[in-house]
Amino acid sequence: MGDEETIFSISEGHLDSGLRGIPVGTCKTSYVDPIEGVHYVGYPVGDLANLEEEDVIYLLMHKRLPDPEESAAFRKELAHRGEEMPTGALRVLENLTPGSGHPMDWLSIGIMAMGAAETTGDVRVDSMNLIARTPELMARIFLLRGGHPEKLRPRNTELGLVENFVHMLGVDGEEAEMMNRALRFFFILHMDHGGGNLSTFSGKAVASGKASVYASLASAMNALSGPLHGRANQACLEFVQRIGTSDPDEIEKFVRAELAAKRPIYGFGHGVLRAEDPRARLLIELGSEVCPDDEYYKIAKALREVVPPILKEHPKIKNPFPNVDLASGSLLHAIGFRKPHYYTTFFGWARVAGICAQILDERNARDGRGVPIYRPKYIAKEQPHRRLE
Ligand code: AMX
Repeated sequence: MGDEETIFSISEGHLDSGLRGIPVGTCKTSYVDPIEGVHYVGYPVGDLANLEEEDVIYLLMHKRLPDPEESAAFRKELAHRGEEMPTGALRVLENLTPGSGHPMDWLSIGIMAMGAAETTGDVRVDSMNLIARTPELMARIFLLRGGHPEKLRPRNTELGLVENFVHMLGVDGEEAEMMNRALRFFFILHMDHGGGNLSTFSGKAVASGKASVYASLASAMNALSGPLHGRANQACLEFVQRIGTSDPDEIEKFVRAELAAKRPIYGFGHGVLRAEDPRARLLIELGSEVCPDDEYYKIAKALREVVPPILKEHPKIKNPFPNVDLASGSLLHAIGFRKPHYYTTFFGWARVAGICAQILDERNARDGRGVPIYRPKYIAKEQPHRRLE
């Protein structure tokens, strides 16, 4: 691609379309194929879903999978960095009222509080610290917000990111095994999703002004918190709970009523994908392994069959097929996380790695000068030139 080659033409119809499909940059960590879904550095994400989560983070940061020594060294570095949580940041969380706000507010506040306590200004160091410490931040948010801080077990960072989180929550035995398996899978599937999704884009935009990794990631989490983006996994389980039956006729009635009321059908549609998100299929397959008889999982599976033909009746909906959120909430519920409003924090936790990796790439661009500060153009509208008399 030469510097002068036209790769996209802008017409008036592109304005006020949420930058939909307009190329604005390059991304080295992942891309979303409209049919095949997300690929991390070239690998379809399904190929990576059963690896160790740290190896996939290494891939996003280094653009290749680690050899065994590199893998061990990377895990060791994360374990070491996870051994310290700034006490100032913990005090901020401890002073929030249990049950207040949304868990995503707590995640964003927690990231900012960690940044206030320990930003170094080195993007790699700050990224690695944040990735290493988010499992404990998550566990603390769950227990502090839930009013049970005494239940927190001392960290054991040797366990790895996901297992350490489950351990800190105080879960053991078979339940812990199932949580580790499903959460690791979920975690890997959600780490990255190209450069243009709202949370990643927002995080990178803030980072382009040379804001800290912490400020950038807190911004990304705020972007993720909307129901059309990350909070769709919460909305989708609440939707499944409202439906309350896997009877196809009842589901059809419910979905048609939602559409008539101009409400979104959660778990369906996508800004880029034009087929079922392979991650939806992978999560449905995981469900058939870990919770085949779970009532909500059965409803999600029934939605997968019933909804697409209904959405196809609405030509404006470009993708009538399931997205990643269709089954993720049902799975999280089945493995023991009963409160849907916490689900987006899992999504956010996973995204920390992908967004940090993309920010690192953008900071290293142009021989280390970084990408220029983001500055798209908005064309003035309904603003005739005026003067005060
Ligand atoms: N239910 C109802 N209407 C939908 C729809 C759905 N599942 N998907 C698309 N539409 C509507 C849009 O709201 C839009 O209507 P408008 O012209 O009146 O504004 C029209 O169809 C065209 O939309 P589109 O180009 O097909 O999709 P988009 O890029 O504008 O929106 C998305 C994508 C995901 C926000 C949308 O499909 C949606 O709202 N889905 C339901 C919420 C959801 O599951 N979000 C999770 C997405 C994945 C993620 O980020 N976690």
